[in-house]
Amino acid sequence: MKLATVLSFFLAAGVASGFSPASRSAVVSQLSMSTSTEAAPLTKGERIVRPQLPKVYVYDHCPFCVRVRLALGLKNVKHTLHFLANDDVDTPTALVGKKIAPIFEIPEDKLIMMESLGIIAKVDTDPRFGTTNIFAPASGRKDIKAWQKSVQTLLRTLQRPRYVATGLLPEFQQLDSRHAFIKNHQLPPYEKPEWKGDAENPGMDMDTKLKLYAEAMSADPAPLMEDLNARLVELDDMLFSEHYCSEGGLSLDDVDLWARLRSITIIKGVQWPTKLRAYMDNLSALGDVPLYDEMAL
Ligand SMILES: N[C@@H](CCC(=O)N[C@@H](CS)C(=O)NCC(=O)O)C(=O)O
Repeated sequence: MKLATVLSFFLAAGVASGFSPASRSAVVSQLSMSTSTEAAPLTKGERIVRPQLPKVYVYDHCPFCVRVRLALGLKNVKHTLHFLANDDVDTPTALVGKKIAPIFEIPEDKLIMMESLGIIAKVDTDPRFGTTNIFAPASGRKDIKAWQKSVQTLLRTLQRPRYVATGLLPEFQQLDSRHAFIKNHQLPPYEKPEWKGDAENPGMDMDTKLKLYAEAMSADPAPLMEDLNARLVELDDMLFSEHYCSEGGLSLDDVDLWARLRSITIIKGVQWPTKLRAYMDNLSALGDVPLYDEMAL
């Protein structure tokens, strides 16, 4: 892990601003900027500490949950993180009536919400949570969407077995929770109905699912990695800068893209192109959401 990233984990937001990757590279980009139209990287606002902290219920691996964690981090809002076990049905059901994450709670309003983008819209328009509208709307870029779709199968194959195999993710601390995930999350080439079953078929038995996950973990990842590394080079070309992906500055494009890319860091040996790696590190530090590199398999 880079020293700047390590430092940012230990320094308070205000203190860190002199050392953070964002401010350091702002200087670099001022020196090297060829046009004056590039939006400045986000400068983090004051720490927001409400008398009753908002709560976020998450699974660590869930990109929708990471969207919310990143948005709160970038807005510098102190919050309590509750990591749900993957087989915990009761806690989310008591809060919102079903098993889902993320769930957001504002205790001072007695408000409980689900839906990541709705939560972020609430937080980014409510002045109690700092400067409003720090995220530009999603651009609707088709190239990034198409890229995400094109790597879906590849990433599922590599990421899903690793989430459970690390043994370190908070939602997978116990066997029941790992089995709950494996039961419900198909591995390619299987589709959801084949895996989980539907009205016409009972789905695959658990022993077969466990065997397929184990086989996926023991398979040589080299051919898939070669593909992934090439796809990341393509994505690197689509990235506007190491601070935000779309022209104009930080936006919901970043909240979505970064949250999804974070999962890739659980795969050991990925070759990250320079700009993309800096983007991952910059938003991790600024948003206070750690990457998985240290536990990658
Ligand atoms: N549209 C929702 C999607 C949330 C979602 O699908 N979360 C997944 C976890 S990644 C979930 O809780 N699925 C139910 C389950 O795991 O049982 C959002 O953006 O918040």
